Formats: sequence, C-alpha cells, structure tokens
Amino acid sequence: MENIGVLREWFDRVDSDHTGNVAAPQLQRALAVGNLNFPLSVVQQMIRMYDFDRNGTMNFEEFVALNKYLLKVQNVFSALQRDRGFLNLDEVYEALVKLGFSLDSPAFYTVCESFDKNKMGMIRLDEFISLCIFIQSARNLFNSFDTSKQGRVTLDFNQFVYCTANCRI
Ligand SMILES: [Ca+2]
Repeated sequence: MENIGVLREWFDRVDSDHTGNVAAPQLQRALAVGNLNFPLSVVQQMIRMYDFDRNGTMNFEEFVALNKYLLKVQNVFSALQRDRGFLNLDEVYEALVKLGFSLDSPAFYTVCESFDKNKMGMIRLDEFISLCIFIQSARNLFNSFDTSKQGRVTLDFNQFVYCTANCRI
C-alpha cells in the first residue's frame, strides 16, 4: 500500500459516493476487507488523529498519513509476531518501545488489559493497532497540554474530563 497510485485507487474505492472524503463507517468496512476488524469508535479515533482540517472525515492526504502510521505499526507487529499472528505481552512491550513508548508497569498492564479482548495475553494485529491508536492519541493530547515540554501536566477537573473523553476508545 506504499505506492501512492495504489493508495489512490484504494481511496477511490472506499470513497464509494465520490465525495473526496471517507467517513468512519466506510473506512471501517475497507479495513475489514483487509481482515482488520475495528469497533467504529477506534476508526473514529484513527480519523481524529489525522483529520488535519477537522471536518470529521478523511480526504486523500489525511488517508495517506493514516496509512503511513498503520503501516509503521503493522511492520513492528510483523517483525515480532513470528508467524503466530499475535504478540505476547513482553513482545507488545518491545513493540511499543520500538514505536517510541516506554510505559511503566501500571500503565502498560492497564492498557494491555483493556485491549486484550479474551484476556489470554495474546494481542492480535487489530488489537495492537487499537492499542497504538489509543497511546498515540493520549500522547498527542498530553503534548498539547505539556506546552513547556516538561513531560508533566497539571489539569483541573474540566481538563481531566476533556482528556478522558477524548481518549476513550
Ligand atoms: Ca478531514
């Protein structure tokens, strides 16, 4: 999917009503064709991450940016899954480090727990992508409050509510 022509073709197919914009349900169906099944809320979060013009849908440029991110996550997953189709939790940790996130134990295990649907410690690709989308959104939101780049933010209750509502998947 790296080839821009191939991406354009894919986008045009997903954009079935030819508006130049892809909405969450269309994107959800398109990803499902590639065997990636996401709840609509995760797809909406993907769109929010790359919705540069803030219109709630993906134009081609935004779609390319999202695809680039998904490929990066997919590559890290593929390198570690050793043909089993899932990562164990140690491998998820390693994968997250490769993607630039080193969480402490409480944060890591809490996140894994909420994305490991059958609670077996085996994270499939779609679960891993959902997990990454969540952490990346949390990172982006955190950075928007951490204006002095101290790695620390102070939130009042309203801001806290705003944050949790924004990162909920
Ligand atoms: Ca948009």
